Amino acid sequence: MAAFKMRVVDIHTHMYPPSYIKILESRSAIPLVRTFPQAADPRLILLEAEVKSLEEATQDATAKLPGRPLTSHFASLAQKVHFMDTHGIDISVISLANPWLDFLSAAESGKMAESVNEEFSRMCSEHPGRLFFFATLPLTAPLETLLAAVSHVQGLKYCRGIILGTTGLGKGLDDPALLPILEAVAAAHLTVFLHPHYGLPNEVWGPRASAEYGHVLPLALGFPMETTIAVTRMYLAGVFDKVRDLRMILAHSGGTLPFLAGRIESCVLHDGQLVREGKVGKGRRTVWEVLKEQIYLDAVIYSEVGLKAAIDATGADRLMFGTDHPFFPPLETDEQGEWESVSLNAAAVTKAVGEGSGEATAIMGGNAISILRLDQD
Ligand code: 5CU
Repeated sequence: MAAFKMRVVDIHTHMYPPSYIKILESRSAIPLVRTFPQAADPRLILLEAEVKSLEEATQDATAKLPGRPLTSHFASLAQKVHFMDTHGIDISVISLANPWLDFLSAAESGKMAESVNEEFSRMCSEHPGRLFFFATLPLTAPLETLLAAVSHVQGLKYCRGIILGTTGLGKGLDDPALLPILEAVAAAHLTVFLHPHYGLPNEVWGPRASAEYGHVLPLALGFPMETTIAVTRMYLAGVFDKVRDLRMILAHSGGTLPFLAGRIESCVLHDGQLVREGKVGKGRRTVWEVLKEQIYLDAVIYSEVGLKAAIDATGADRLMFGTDHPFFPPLETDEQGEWESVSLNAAAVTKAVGEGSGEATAIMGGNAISILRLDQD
């Protein structure tokens, strides 16, 4: 009998297809791609926290470069497959990276979503069985266009869900106007991959951040808090009860939700307004219940401490390995070799649940295969 082999699945792995990069190259406000005479690679500038350094580098050729180098890892399918092979990844569920189509006008976003989703579909078809994808929705488009986009991606063979930011239609994910979309997504058996982009307002980071602290504060703290706030707002608005079939994978192991769920629960229980309005009575599902029934978490948290909290919150059967490629490349070793950001996440799984354990096999790939139906064409 053949020896059992653990299959590794990366559910958190992004790309910007060439057509999307072209749009970024044509833009003068973030998100954008810009070439600077002092650097070989163009720079990809995405975050609000990078606006100040963009202005400085535009005015002063000696200033530090904004954003991150736009290497072939962001747009090349061959590079994605090379990365998978280098890290022993059998299957990747690829998704457009932030900020998706959030910055396009209502008139532009529907067509662009269709073409980006077709492009992802075509890339997956070049590597059958190895690549699946989370589609992108044209959130700035009218409801009709949005619902048509859900139907479109439901019919794409390798699509297994949609990647969603936290702004929804512009007012967040607790906006009642978003409910028909979430209902349509759930009815289509598409899993939502919730991913942050906007972080927290720049002022929170203080006056030294832009010059002295690189991207650490917005990425390490802003992103996870953004996810935590978005999901807590959904919980408080009753979205999970209203769309009972909604299934969401939360990026970065749920931000800080596994750690803060108890505090959220306690604040709900002790809130005079919620109690008076009858929102805390019998039949209320707790945050813990929602986490175990409708939420999955990726395992992109880089340490066993965070991973253990994530496992405790949702169960090891709801966690899925991810890399966040092409973000967080090695800075001092060859980008074509192994990435420390990947080995940190893999080591966290081993340390949290034991090398070769059933739970490790599940988190590294088994869960994703069954939850996202990756055994089916
Ligand atoms: O490094 C970054 O800015 C990012 C980003 O923008 N999106 C992401 O998924 N990871 C890191």
